[in-house]
This record gives sequence, C-alpha cells and structure tokens, in this order.
Amino acid sequence: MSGTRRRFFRDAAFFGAGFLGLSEALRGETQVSDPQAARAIEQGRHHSPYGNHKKKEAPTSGPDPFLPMVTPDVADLPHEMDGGVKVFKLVAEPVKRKIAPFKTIDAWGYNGSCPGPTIQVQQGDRVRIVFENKLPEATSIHWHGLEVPIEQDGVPWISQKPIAPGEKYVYEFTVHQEGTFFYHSHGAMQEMMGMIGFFVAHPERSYKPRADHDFGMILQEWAVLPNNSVPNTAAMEFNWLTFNGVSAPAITPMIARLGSRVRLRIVNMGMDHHPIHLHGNQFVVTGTEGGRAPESTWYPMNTVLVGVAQARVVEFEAKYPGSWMVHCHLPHHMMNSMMDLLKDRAIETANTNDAKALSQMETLAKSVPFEHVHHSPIAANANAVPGFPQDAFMEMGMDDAVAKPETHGLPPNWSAGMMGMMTLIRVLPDREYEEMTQRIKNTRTSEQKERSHAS
Ligand SMILES: [Cu+2]
Repeated sequence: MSGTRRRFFRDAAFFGAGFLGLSEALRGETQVSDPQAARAIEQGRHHSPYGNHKKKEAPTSGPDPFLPMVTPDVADLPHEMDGGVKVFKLVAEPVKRKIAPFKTIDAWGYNGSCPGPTIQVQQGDRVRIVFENKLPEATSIHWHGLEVPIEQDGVPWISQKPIAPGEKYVYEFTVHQEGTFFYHSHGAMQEMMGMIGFFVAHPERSYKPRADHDFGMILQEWAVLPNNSVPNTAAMEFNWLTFNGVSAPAITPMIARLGSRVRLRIVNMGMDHHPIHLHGNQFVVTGTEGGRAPESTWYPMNTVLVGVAQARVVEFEAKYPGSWMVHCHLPHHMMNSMMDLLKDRAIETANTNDAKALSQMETLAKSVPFEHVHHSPIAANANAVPGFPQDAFMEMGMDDAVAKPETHGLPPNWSAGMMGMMTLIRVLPDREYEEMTQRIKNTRTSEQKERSHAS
C-alpha cells in the first residue's frame, strides 16, 4: 500500500467515521473492488426528495447504451477499468487558456484544460478518481450534486484534509443518480480561477424521448485587466465571459441534423446568473442539477435562467434549418473586452469624426493578429446624434482567426456579430450535415496525425 493510499484510509477513517460519528460498518468501505458490493453498502444511505426510488429489482439486462455528451472546446477525460471500477486520473494544475485570438489567460484547471475535462459515467457505475494536486497550494474536489458518502464530499477540513501540493488523493463512490453534475474545487478563489468540469451521469434506462445530440456548456466569468493574464478572483466586475473557457466568436459552434432532438446542458460556475436564450425555437427544461425532471413539469420557453451553481438541461426539436444563436441575454455578457485591444489608449469616437476613429481602429488592428473588418455602416450625421456611438465600433470581424470546420459556410463577417457568451447551433439538412460531420472528422484526424508527428 502506497503512502498516499495509507494516508487516504487514515484520513477517511478520521474524517469520514470518527470525526462525524458514522457507524463502524460504513468506515473504510470506500474502496472496494466489487461494484455490486459497494452499491449494496451505499444503498439506504441516500434519501431522495421523491422517496427511495433507487431501490429497484435486480436488472434483467445491462444498462442501455448511451449517447455521450459533446463539450465544445473541451475534451472528455478517458478512463481505464479496474475490475468493475471506472478509473479516472485527474490533475489540478495551472493552465494557459486562449479565450480569444488576442487574449490568453493564466487560469487554473485540470489536465491542461479549463474548464477541466468532461467526466462521463453511467448511473450505477462504481467510479474511482485518482487525483493529483499540481497547484502551488492545497485543494480538494467537490462532486456537486452527487450523493456520495461524506468522506468523498471534498470539503477541506470538514470531510477531508486539504490535499497538499504534490500529493495524490483517491476519491471513490458509486453513482446511483442520473443527470448533469460537475466537479469543482471547494475553494472560492480557486473556483473563480476556473477549477470546474462536467460530471455527467447517463441514465441506466434511456430518457424518453431520446435525444440525437447532447451538448454541454459551462458558463464562467473573468476579470482580467488589459495587458494582464491573471484573473482577479476578488473582482466583482467581469470583462470576459466564456462558454467552456472561450469567448465568442472563438467558441466552436454546435452542429445538429435537421429534424433531430437536441439536448443542451448548461452549468453556471461564476458570480452572476445567466439568462440563456435560444433563437428561433422553443425548448423545455427537462432537467436540473438534481437530475431528470418529470415530463409533467415541462413547458415551452426560449430563455432559461441558469443561476450560480445550477445546471439546466433543455431539449428542443431542431425543425428549422439555420445558424441559431444560443447566448446569455445580459447585455454586458454579450461583449468582449475591447480594452485589451486599446491597451492604454482610448478611441476618440464620442467627440470626433468617423475618419479619425477609423484610422485609430486600423492602427490598433495592425497590432493584433487579425484583420479588422470594416464596421457596419453609420449615418452621415452620426456624430450629431446624442448617444452615438453605441455598437458602431464594437464589432470586430475575425472570421479567419477563428475559422474551424464548424464555421464553414457561415456568411462573411459572421464573427463581427458575436462576442462574449454567444455561440451558434447550426441546424443542417441531411446532405449538409453529412458533409459537415465528414469535414470535422477529416480535420480532427489530420490534427491528430500532426500532433503524433510532432511528439
Ligand atoms: Cu450572462
């Protein structure tokens, strides 16, 4: 038994049982090789608001196959099997995250990613997360929404000792729920440095109706001063808003087939609440951070408020072709920080003529790695109108800088209309959908080849 393992058992015993007064029978049972036995041990320890709905008769067949969720711009965390246990390796570490073509921040995340890689399991799975702390300070992981034994809850000093820099720690539990959960550091400042990732538990028996596409989005806010790369985690005002760690227009659009049913899982890990709006369609909320909602509670809407620490799962029938916006509707969350381009300069748009402002913009544009596309037309007397300009100088077209297979075929200067928490769900008819998925596959394959050549 390694030192880490020994320490784990000692701590689990101290915090999980002795400290909290749990019965002897539960102590030290967190690591078992037989998932069935583990499940039996944990049964009866969880209470659901709907009653003891998890007590089910012996399964006659295995769990239904499930459709994995896609997290745009974030990878899945792979796992290995140890007997019947799914084993994941998660490393907390500093991460450089390019949130816009001209802005890279020093965030903290997991396995080189911020947000951390997506963990996908199935209801009933026994899961082990071998965790390593490569941060310069102590941390722990909380499994948000999951009903796990107290010694797995990841709260420093309450349910475990903080995990010191360089230390490993093993979490292990049975996932008896289904739904959209997430993992995060239980330190408030670390949360605001980006330490969160999806933990999706697919149901043992498929949801009805079945979805054909399943996408996940994590909402985050950042306060990063111009010429700076480190987020100010004490700030209450945010100048960068991201989906899955990227700001529009750099966010990868979602691709769906016309006529399909689309599921969108949205998780908020920030300081603000975000009303997430879908254009051109109505959706229903089919789940929360607590799991699937009964169909009798579904009603049509197109804007769902995702509060801090909440998850909202929405579904809709993609029956209209087009590139439909999915965005936060808070006006200040539909912007990027222009200040990063201006640095210590100011554009004198409010009290000067268009020509001067334009020449300033062009000078600025030369200093950043994309071409500034001419802004939308303005009236000849624009400067005589009180309040001008509002959006006239906001838009920054950067189609080439953010081009990827998923943006293929969008109209020229599409990127000028997108900033902040904003992305597209592109609903494509069969043939275009097939072409698009092939294009994506080809690009990813050649990227993989390039990577393996380089390493
Ligand atoms: Cu918002």
